[in-house]
Amino acid sequence: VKRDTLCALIKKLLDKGVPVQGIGLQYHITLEYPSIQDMKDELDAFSRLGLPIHITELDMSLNDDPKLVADAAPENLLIRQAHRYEEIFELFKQYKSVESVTFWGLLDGRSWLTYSPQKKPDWPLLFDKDLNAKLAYWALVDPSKLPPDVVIKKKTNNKIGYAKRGSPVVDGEEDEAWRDAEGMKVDYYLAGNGSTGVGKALWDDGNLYVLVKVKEATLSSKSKNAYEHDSVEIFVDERNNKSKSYEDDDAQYRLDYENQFSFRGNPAAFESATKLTGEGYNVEIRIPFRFAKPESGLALGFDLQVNDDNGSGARTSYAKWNDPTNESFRNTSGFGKLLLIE
Ligand SMILES: [Ca+2]
Ligand SMILES: [Ca+2]
Ligand SMILES: [Ca+2]
Repeated sequence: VKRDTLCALIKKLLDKGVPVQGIGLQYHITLEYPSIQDMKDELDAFSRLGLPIHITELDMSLNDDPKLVADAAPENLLIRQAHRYEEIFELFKQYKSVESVTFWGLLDGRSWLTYSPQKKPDWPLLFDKDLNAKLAYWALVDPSKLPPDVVIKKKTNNKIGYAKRGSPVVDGEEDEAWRDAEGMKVDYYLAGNGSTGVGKALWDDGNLYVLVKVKEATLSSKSKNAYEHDSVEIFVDERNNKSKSYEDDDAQYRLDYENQFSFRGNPAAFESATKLTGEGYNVEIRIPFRFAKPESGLALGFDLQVNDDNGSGARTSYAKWNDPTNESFRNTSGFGKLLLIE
């Protein structure tokens, strides 16, 4: 969606005679995200504009677990990283339009990923903290030096939640319709140990409904970053196809306690309400189905997240229902499953 919008914008500017001279694409990627196919689609789309493309800010995060404590990268991750860098550069070389590639730093030890958005170990670049060439370096210089590729088994939780039939009023109140809905605890911390929540889901012939009740002591929306507000995130993968990048059926809906909305992906025309409670706040949302036919037995990819600012103006804690990674905002493969039942 973003890609199409940007391509259309650049085309419009060119048509108006605005001297756009090139396109820069930031490549902060991971071992999984985005897929080579998605990168290819993106380069195809931008190449059609006939402008030179610069790949800027390239790095590849190996650590999607903000709680990981480790001095050195696991060897299998370094091997996979090297092969993925090789695959990516093979792709770049297919495009005359790609004129340059810039890495976002030299040494792993100084990468921004080791301190943003929080302190954690990571190994995204071509040289380690002592300036030794990594396998990733040899992937670009002499790939024959690489050991055989490996498959990384991802850490996953495999929770299943249940949504019963029901049509609540979207007003932030836990009305009668929610009474028998099963709770999904949002208490798997990825950082800190602050606010948690309990989610519930219902469905009817047109819509998915979600209610999240958050326990919260210090309400704050001080930060200029929406994700650092006291807020709830609802992730929906309507086809439940666990793609490594978002597709048209995937969306992240973020609502802070004042019902301010922000998102990634392709959100539906939703309706939401929030309400302060004695213990914190509730978020209630109605999300129309667009790609799946709601019926008993349907499984959706689904997850929930609670963000907490302890009053300092920064996010000090966040917890998930299922996904053990901090990648839900762009990769659906770690989502849990929500099963529609009668
Ligand atoms: Ca309600
Ligand atoms: Ca999907
Ligand atoms: Ca808070």
